[in-house]
Amino acid sequence: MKRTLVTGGAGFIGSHLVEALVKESREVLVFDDFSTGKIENIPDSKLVHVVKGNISDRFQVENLFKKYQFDTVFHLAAIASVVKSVENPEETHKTNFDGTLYLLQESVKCGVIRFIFASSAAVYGDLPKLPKKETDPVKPLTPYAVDKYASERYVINAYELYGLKTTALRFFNVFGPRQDPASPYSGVISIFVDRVIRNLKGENVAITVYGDGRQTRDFVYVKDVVKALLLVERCHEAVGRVFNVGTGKATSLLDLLDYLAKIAGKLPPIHFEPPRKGDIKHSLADISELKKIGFSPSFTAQEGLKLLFEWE
Ligand code: UD2
Repeated sequence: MKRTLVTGGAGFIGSHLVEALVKESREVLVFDDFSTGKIENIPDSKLVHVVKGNISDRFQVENLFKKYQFDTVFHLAAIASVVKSVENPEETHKTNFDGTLYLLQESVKCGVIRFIFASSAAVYGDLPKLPKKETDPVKPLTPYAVDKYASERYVINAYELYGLKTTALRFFNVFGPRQDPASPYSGVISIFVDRVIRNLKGENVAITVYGDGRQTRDFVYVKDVVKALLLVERCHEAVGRVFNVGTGKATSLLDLLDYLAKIAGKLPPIHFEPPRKGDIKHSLADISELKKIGFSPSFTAQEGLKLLFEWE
């Protein structure tokens, strides 16, 4: 029996993908080191099998592929913290790059049918041209971004070189339920929603806006990211290619705060601080390539925000 492998399946995006795969009655294997993923993120289903392990350990990856057979590999496991990659590039490189390489090697060896890799808009760096097209120059500025870009190239080249049917997706600013708001470098929406809810519960909290709040991002709801993952898996035209995943719409932090005020009825105090070092002013995806193969986002930032708020 063949299963679908989701590395990082206990994490934020991975767990939503696992949920969708279970809805399609697919047998799923979650491989996760639980460094940030949580067992309670994974749906409780007979279809899901969980193996604790580390993609940066070649023998663990080999053993996994010896023990189980996979049709599709969704490779979502990573150390997602850009800050950590700057502080400890060796450790993050092992996971964010070596891990990808081991999974590719095993996938080629074991005849995996589809391999989908989660890359990041971080590969574009701070080049000013907007919206970003997949053919635009890249400028990966951090070890995290360099590892995502290098992994992406290995993933795409694996199709040309070994015939493994691969696709890489560059996720823009993903948000939704189960994104951890704990670190100051967590996604801004998870932080803002956490503060709004705690404020409604009477806690003494504030929102910090770095800069003037007019910076914009392409905020994409996690369910749309799952939609893109499943779409490219089924699409022959997506093989050997890279796609942006976003909504194609820019939303500023001030817009977010407006939406939140409408949804929640009340905001905590807002403090404005100087912009963060290295912060980019605007980021926006051109999603025309993904649209050509049938994608359209189901949720605007505002709609996603409403769903997230109701979930919390
Ligand atoms: C995203 C990625 C980051 C890196 C970067 C590359 C996330 C969570 N971060 O950073 O890992 O790939 O893209 O371009 O996906 N902000 C506030 N208040 C807060 C928190 C954030 O004002 O409490 C601001 C922040 O300074 C930035 C904006 O909100 O201007 C978005 O921040 P973010 O960390 O959610 O995402 P981003 O695009 O800076």
